[in-house]
Amino acid sequence: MTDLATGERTFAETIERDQRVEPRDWMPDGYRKTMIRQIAQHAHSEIIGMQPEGGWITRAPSLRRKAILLAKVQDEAGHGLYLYSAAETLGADRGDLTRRLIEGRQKYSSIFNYPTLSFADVGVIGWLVDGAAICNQVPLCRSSYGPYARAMIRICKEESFHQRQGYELLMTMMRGSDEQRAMVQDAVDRWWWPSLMMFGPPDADSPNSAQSMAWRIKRHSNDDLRQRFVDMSAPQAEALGVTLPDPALKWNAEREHYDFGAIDWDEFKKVISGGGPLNRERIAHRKRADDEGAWVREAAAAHARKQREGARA
Ligand code: FAQ
Repeated sequence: MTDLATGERTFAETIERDQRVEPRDWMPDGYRKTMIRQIAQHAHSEIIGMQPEGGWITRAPSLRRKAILLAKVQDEAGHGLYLYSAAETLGADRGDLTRRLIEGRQKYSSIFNYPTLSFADVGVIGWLVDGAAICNQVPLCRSSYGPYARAMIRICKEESFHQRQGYELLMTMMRGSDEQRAMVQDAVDRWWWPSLMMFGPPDADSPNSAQSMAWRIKRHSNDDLRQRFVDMSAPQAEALGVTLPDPALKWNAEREHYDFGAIDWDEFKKVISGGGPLNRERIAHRKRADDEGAWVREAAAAHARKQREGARA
């Protein structure tokens, strides 16, 4: 048993030396709680995040697009599973986390509460939503909690493929008909601002950032990552031939960053408190899948019990 003072000292040194905290190490209760909160929210986002694109699998315009989309949505399921496993190393119970999500006691990313109205949305999700996810998650590969940081390395590799497939789909559509180009522009108009909201509230209104940065869970502030994403996306939009729906978006040579317009934080607050366009549908769908999968979990548990009994006999 590690006594409290030794545990606290070792934990502080581990963070200070930029080493990883591992599941059996002593850690402050607040650190454990924060990690479970962030990892669970991230896992829920991956699982709920299968829905907006999943609805297009049966309607993909070609066998190639269908195979790509199927692989992407399956990757998202895999990401959810690595992340729930990482949360379990902290003592969380997967079933309990799912219940908290369904009961609205744990959040998932605001972005997945918007509808996907055309196949161009699949491309824009890949380009902007996965692009924002990469921007946010690459620094998390150096997060102080070992199992989370290691899960993020694999997840980020797969997200890079997701982003490229989205951009390639959009490039193809932009080389197509006027109607296809209009579909892409319409999707960009609808997804741009919600993508900027993925980085969380502005730094001045982010209650968790200071402590998470001190514990080296987060490496950069919400606003810094958002700026990085805007700087990355503006030239990509130009190369693609689409206009980002922000008249204030402009290169600032002095700051060496793009300036951009004000984000509608009221909309963000509404979406994260359950009032977004599709919050109810997303959770209802998740609950249905959980209910319908109950017999599989029960059968798997009964089988495992039998195996254990057989091994003991
Ligand atoms: N949506 O104090 P902060 C993906 C909450 S990518 C909903 O700044 P923090 C891949 C926050 O939880 C999307 N809630 O919080 C994919 C907190 O609430 P609480 C998932 C949000 O934790 C692509 C409160 O607001 N990625 O799934 C959002 O320091 C395509 C105050 O905020 C991750 O989760 C939001 N956008 O920073 C899948 C990345 N923003 O719990 C399918 C890991 C904030 O106190 C298709 N997470 N909140 O009640 C993080 O990096 C951080 O948790 C932040 C928030 C940056 C999201």
